Amino acid sequence: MNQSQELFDRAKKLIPGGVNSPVRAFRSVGGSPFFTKKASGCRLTTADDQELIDYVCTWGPAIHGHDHPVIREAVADALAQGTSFGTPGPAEVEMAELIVDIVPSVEKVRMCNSGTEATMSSIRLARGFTGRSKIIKFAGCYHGHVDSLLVKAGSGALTLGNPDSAGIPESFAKETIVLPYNDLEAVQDAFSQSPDDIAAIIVEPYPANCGLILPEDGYLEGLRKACTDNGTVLIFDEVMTGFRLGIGGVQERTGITPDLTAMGKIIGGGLPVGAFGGKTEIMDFLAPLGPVYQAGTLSGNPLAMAAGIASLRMLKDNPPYEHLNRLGKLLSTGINEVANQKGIALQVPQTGSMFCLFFSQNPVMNFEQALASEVDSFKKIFQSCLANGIYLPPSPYETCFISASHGEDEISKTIEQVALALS
Ligand code: KE4
Repeated sequence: MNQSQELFDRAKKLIPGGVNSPVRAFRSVGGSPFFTKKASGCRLTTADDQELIDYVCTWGPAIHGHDHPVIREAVADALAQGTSFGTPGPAEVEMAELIVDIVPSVEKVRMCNSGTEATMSSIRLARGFTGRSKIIKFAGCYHGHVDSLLVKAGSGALTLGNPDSAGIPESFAKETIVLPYNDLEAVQDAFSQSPDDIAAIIVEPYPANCGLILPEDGYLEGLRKACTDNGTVLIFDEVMTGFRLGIGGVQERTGITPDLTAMGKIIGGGLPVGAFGGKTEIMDFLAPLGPVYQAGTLSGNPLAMAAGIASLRMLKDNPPYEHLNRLGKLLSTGINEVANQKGIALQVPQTGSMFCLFFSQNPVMNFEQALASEVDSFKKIFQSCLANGIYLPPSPYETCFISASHGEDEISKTIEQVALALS
């Protein structure tokens, strides 16, 4: 038996499903997950010493590639001063200054420990600020495992086939209005049915948890207008897209300014960090200034701040986006060419360093269309690529990431392996 299998058997005895996050269990692609013992650059080394070109990038944080020396040194230096203080520390001020400088909508920011905490706190803050209770979210969008948002959710929930988690009381779910993405009429209807009672719209501006879906022209502008017209807080969940699609994320690229932004992943440089920020008049509703409580023992942890600051500084000082965009285009064009040559109905939505593979005749513009894409073909391509050293996300409802440490060599190897998998 190989090392990963042995580790998985042991893990399953003690950890539900043998994993600490469901999507890692390979449930929708079959087989058992490999265990990783080392990661460097754009490669993972498994417990059985197989090297894999990594398109998961630990679900987004590793934009510079794994084990980047600048991040490693920053964490080592911080470690020499201690691991956690439980008091304010200088690194938290520097991190706040960086985020406010980089993210257009953020005037004030609060650090937390995960993307889930960031979205959960943003929702609570929007409800506290407006005094309203309803929230609009979009089918297929995933905002972490927040009770009121695990309704028609994407990512692991969708992968496991239960986008509506058990354990969420009806009383919670009824405060959440779920609409189709890319449909402004549905948004207008929701506001006319619940006038003055919608606290917030929360949206992944580019949904990337039911595969990658891009907004139709005018859609995000329409959400912004609807929120402005109704006194509703617009929350961009940029946990995935923030600092990835350009340093200022979707809001910088589109010029659309949300009222609050949820952040995570890249700002932790691989350590556990989330953050949420936005307009001062809203953020100042947070304790200890205002009535909305939010807290965290390890929020602003010095090691995590060191890793995140190093990551953001590198993005500012030496932006990788041209390289990432070029590789993203190269890869999506190459895969499209191969699929067309073989007459296979494959959609490869791609923006910057994000792309996904939908086995579908037509472009996928919403959750329903994502669900209608062909899963068995994805399973086949996933397993074939994995056997040949290419690690794609283990679900058709995730998005692939390219890091700054990927190069043309890895891209051409990947196109080759996808061609083989499609044969
Ligand atoms: P975390 O709580 O996992 O740090 O972040 C939750 C979250 C919030 N918002 C968006 C847009 C996200 O994509 C996520 C988490 N993304 C998934 C991958 N699609 C994390 C992977 C996992 O759950 O193991």
